[in-house]
Amino acid sequence: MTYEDFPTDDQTVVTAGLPYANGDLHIGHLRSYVNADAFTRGLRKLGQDAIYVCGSDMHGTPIAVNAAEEGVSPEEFALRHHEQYEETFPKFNVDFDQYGHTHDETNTQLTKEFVRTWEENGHVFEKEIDVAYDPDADQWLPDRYVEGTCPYCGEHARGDECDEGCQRHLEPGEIEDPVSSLTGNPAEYRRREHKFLRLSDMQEHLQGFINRMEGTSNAQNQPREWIEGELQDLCITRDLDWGIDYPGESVARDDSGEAANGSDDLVLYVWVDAPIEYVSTTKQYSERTGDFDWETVWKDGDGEIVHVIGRDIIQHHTVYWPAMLEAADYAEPRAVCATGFVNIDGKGLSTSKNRAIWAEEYLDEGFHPDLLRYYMATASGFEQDVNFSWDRFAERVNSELADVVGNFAYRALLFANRNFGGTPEAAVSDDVETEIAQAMDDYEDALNDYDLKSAGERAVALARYGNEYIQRNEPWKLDDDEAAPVIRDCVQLVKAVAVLLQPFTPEKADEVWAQLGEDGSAADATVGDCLQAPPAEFGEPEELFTKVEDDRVEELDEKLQAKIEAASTDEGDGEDVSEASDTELEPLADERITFEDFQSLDLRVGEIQSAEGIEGADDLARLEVDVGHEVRQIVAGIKQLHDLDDLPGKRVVVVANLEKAELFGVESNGMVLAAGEDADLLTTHEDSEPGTKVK
Ligand code: B3M
Ligand code: ZN
Repeated sequence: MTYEDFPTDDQTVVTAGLPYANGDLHIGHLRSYVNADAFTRGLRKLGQDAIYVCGSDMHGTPIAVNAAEEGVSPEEFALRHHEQYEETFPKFNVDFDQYGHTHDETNTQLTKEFVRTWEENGHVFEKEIDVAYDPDADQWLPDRYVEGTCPYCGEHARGDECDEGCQRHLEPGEIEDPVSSLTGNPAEYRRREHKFLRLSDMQEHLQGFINRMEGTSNAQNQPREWIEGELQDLCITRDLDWGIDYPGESVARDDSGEAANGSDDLVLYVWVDAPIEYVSTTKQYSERTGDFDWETVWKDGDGEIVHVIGRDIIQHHTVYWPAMLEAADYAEPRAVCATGFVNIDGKGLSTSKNRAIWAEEYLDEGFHPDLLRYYMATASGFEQDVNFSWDRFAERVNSELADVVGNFAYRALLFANRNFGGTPEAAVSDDVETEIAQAMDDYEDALNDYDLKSAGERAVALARYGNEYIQRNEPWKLDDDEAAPVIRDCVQLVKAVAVLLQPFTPEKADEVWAQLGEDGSAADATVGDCLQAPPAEFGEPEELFTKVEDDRVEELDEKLQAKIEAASTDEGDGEDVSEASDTELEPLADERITFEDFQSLDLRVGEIQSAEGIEGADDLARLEVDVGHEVRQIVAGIKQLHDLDDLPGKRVVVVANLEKAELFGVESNGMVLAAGEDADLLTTHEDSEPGTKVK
């Protein structure tokens, strides 16, 4: 099945993954929320009836743990963050049509309704499983209360996800060598009855769904191995006080028949009520405004549902969530768009290391929110990682927004105002009309491909065309009669740029709108307005963008470095604390090898010639390395840890006689040596040539 292109006659709900009400927002968060916001605005530009909904994710063990540390109730803790988010998002023009939270009455009731329907439809069963238990604290250890080893990849894992390793969701009882994060003591596994959603009931549906689903290719491909293999049932209950109570009778007692913690209540797993919030906020929006039919979209399937998420929660949105919807007789999403991560100066954003740009911090620097929006939505495609650096930020603001968009709008409107008092009386030329019409088509195609970057770039390309056009025609050398058609063209181009750029830079687009003498907001214009004449009269324009100067970049870089260093000093040793030094050093190997064993390794000096990320693989990069005799293709797990653009020319040490392997469909012919969790690349001290043997 293929979907009808946007705009359709139906209503559309765009959602963004819910932020946990658990900390401050940073530009890593903003990326998803800005992209989803810009995408919704883009759909509206095409004439699609679309709303954008989201809410705070209030439940789950990290919030319970952090609240306990602060000595406040989880509800108080989560509400405080929720309110803070409600204030911060609008400052970035992230304009939710409805923003709720998962603990509110609508979501509580709707979640219970979902579960009851699953039960009625026969998709829920009870099973006795191993659940981690802390005998000292006399407490069950759901999710984040337990740490240990991931059974799938062997990495350290916390609770219900392998966030340092393979990113898989982990079911209760799966973590190996469990340790209580309450006391640090080894945890026991005890038998306990829990409720499960039988995912295998929905397997056939999921297999069809994944072929119908639109969005980014990572979301379309990553879930296939799960959906095609044996589906593990989803444990939907937890031994916890904080959450939405399991509806109806309570079921679980421990072996002795005694309820743990003096309570036999089970709450629903956070990943049950969290996505249901997408439906709840739509419902709230419908009830508040009366102009949206949430049931038509969510239940009857006459509507479009688009989820924008981070790529670490693809499994939840392409396996669990569509199964939950199907089990409750709800409709399925049309698209899932999974965004890549945000790196800072080429390295992974890390809140613990303070290698992050916080939302409020960005605004405190006095930068306009639209600049960051533009950067975040067009720096890369949805699914690629975005690298943020102040340097690149300044470069893009200066060379794209200021030099191209701002400069063109200012020149054109100033000329129009001074010589004609507004839009000159003349017809738009065929060339310019064709160019604008082409931009409108390209824009529509890009949005239908979920390709925000190309849509944004198309708007800037139109401004670039305008700049060249004014330069080529030199209206300042013409008399007014000759200049009028040229300026008429330019004014039309300015208006078209404002319309197309509005989803990315909504406030700036409104400034242009006002400068053009247009009524209302550029938000209400659709692509069709790109070719409608602007008012005959308008005033003198003002410059839209201020350039970011080099010394400002230097100052911002220094601040960033200083706070990263301060965070590492807080860790106690005054050095740049790597992930590796957060954990203990691995013990030295006991077993000795012979000199012959060592000699069997063919270690060579190599020179990296090129480095690029492998699409769909979170950590892997494809390197071409000159090893003297030949150039080898080598796959290395360094994508998150290095700025790949910096690598060409670097000398490294290569294991040249390692057997070949295939990773993500790419052949790896050798291995590059690197130290520790940060993949610190081994290099040579002097200038040994590529191919030189290391011995
Ligand atoms: N609250 C945040 C995350 O895992 C989580 C998203 C829920 S979306 C329904 O990225
Ligand atoms: Zn793992």
